[in-house]
Amino acid sequence: MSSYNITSLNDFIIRKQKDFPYAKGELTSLLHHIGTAAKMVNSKVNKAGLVEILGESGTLNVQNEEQQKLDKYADEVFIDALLASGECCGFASEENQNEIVFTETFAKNSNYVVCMDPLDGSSNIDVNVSVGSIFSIFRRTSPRGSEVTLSDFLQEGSRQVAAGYVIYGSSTMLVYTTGRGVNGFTLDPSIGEFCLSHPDITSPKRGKQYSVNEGNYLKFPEGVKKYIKYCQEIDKSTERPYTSRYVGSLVSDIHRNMLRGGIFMYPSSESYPQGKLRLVYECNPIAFIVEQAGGMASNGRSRILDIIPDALHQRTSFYAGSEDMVARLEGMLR
Ligand code: AHM
Ligand code: MG
Repeated sequence: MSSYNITSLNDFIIRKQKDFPYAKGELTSLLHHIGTAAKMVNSKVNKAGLVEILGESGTLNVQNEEQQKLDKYADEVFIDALLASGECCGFASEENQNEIVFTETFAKNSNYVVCMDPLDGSSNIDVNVSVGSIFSIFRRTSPRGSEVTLSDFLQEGSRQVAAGYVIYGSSTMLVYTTGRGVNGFTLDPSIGEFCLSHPDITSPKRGKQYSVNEGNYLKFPEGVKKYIKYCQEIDKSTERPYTSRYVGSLVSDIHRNMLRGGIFMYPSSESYPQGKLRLVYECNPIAFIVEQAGGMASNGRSRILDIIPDALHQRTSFYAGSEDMVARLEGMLR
């Protein structure tokens, strides 16, 4: 008897397609290509200390931040994979000022746009801290057959068709949702497949961990300071003080809090009056996943997924994680 009992990412997305009787396999193909590109990025990230891929590329991205060589590599791999899928008509990412319009006829006839942070947390990569890729998929609003326009990318997060992240960590995982729960797949390097390892991820309603860059404490809004103090108070009945855990790599901080229960905070501050994280390709996809796992994601006043973006690189304050914790913080911010 063999021990063949795996469900690969590809098996899983094909099986899920059958839940939608009229699905034509377009999204299935798109997700499959994202998975393949993630394996290519993973292979480079794994070798980061060995090959000439570490360090700054000598160019700045649209936010005037130093691009790492790996940022650019990941961006190019995902662009090529999405184009090759034949199901993507345009792409937007942290690395490009404007949306990229795929002009090939087959691409113009396709239905989906993808927004990505191809390699989030890359400023950590030289010191071997986990980094991630984040993706968000929308159905286009412009007619098929035409070139996509900026408005195709500026849809509110609640209209996402699918979203996910890849975490290049002690093992590599791909976690995604199509709006029917969240599933996680771990890359088995010996067979080169993402295998279902975390079916139906649900976040505990409350947790015991809070994640924030506390070095900025004095610059935070009063409500956030109050909530941090609440996390630090001693109260056995509510299992406080909570533990402080901050990697400084969004995907890692969110992944841990989602599995164990906790809250992630990146507030506005004097240095980042609008918040640091980007709505379209960082907060929206993470918010969709967090909500699908039973958690909450907010800018402190309203639901992240209800915000209509007005620019590709728009920033927002971001609070996400276990429902009770985010709700309490929102109360303190009011
Ligand atoms: P990046 O997109 O330039 O990599 O920045 C985003 C990262 C997130 O992964 C992380 O949550 C945050 O920046 C950390 O910021 P800070 O170092 O200010 O705490
Ligand atoms: Mg980023």
